[in-house]
Amino acid sequence: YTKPSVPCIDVHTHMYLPRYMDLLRSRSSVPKIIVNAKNGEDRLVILPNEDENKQTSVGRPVGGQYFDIHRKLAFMDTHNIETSVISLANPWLDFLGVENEDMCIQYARLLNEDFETLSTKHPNRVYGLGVLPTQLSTVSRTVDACCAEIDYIGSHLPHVRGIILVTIIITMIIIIIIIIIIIGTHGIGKGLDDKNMLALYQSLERNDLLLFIHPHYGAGNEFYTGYGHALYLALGFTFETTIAISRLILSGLLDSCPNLKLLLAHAGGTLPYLIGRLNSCALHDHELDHLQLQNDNADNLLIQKYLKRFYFDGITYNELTLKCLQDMVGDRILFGTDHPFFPPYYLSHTNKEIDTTPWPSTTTNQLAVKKAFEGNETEKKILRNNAIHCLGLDKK
Ligand code: 5CU
Repeated sequence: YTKPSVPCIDVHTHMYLPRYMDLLRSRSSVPKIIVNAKNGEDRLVILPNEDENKQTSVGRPVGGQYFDIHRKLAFMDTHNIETSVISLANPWLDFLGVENEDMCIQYARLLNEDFETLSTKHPNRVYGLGVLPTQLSTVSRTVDACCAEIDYIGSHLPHVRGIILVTIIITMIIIIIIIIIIIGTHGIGKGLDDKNMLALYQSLERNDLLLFIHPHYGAGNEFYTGYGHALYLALGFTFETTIAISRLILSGLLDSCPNLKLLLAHAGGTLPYLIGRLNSCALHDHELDHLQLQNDNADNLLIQKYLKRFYFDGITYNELTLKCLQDMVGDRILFGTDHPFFPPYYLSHTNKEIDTTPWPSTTTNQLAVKKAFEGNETEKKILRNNAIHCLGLDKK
């Protein structure tokens, strides 16, 4: 393994913060952490109906890589990752809002503050992604609570302004710590194309916060049994993103928030590959006349108007796929690892040691960038510069 020549910025990397681990450990229903009676190993059971199927009900190992910041930093050092923009891993707070909305609102605030604390302790190495109190009992409560949390994240400065100089310096770090919000494809419960989402989008626009769309629920799950977790994650996750974003595009909602910045997980799922067909099917459907696709440029309108508005992580594990994406969207690809999904197969997942072994799940993506773009500017842009530009890291 040869480290990339430029220090990378990783925009797709997760943690289950210790507070969230405690929450999962305290639960008896999905999402939860169970203990393997044979070896005392913790296992993560979080996916919908994961506990109902024999192969998946054992969950997946969840060791220190998932919650220990020192292991994250060691992983970063191993792979020449200078900065990680860390998000809470799925299913965020989607389940909690349904069960206990006050607790959900409280957890969103606490987790966001945990990320700030983490980031101030590791300046320039760690940034946080905010999490929202999604899916409360009513749409209006959810919208209000989410917008309030977005505003809180976006406006730390007034709360701490006027404190002595050294604190002001720290404050400046605090302001830029949460620069993205992560959200599942269900949004506040009814998908990203729910018109009630518009208030959130506009609030994100106002606060100049980027929204990272990440799957959790899967699509087509009924077809995946018998193959462990592989098809749920390889296909279910990516199809879910594809569906959610296709619906968002066809809803026309994006036209009402022209400055909203969206980052799509796993290279947009299968959307870049299918957008031409989506364009054609939409063009020939009278129900979608409001999209006004019928003009001279109709062949590529959805690509020009929408696909090129999104940012994509470069998590394709394949240089040809990456090249194809670059051809379609240009300099809108940002490096991601998806750490700690998935640790090397041969590593004990729960060992407490700091490991310095390169992870194939990460080196494969770094190698894909190298093979596709070695020696040209695009390599540096994907590994680093696109993230600086997109997140405004140079300005803040
Ligand atoms: O590969 C992935 O992105 C993931 C993820 O984020 N969460 C998860 O539960 N499994 C795989």
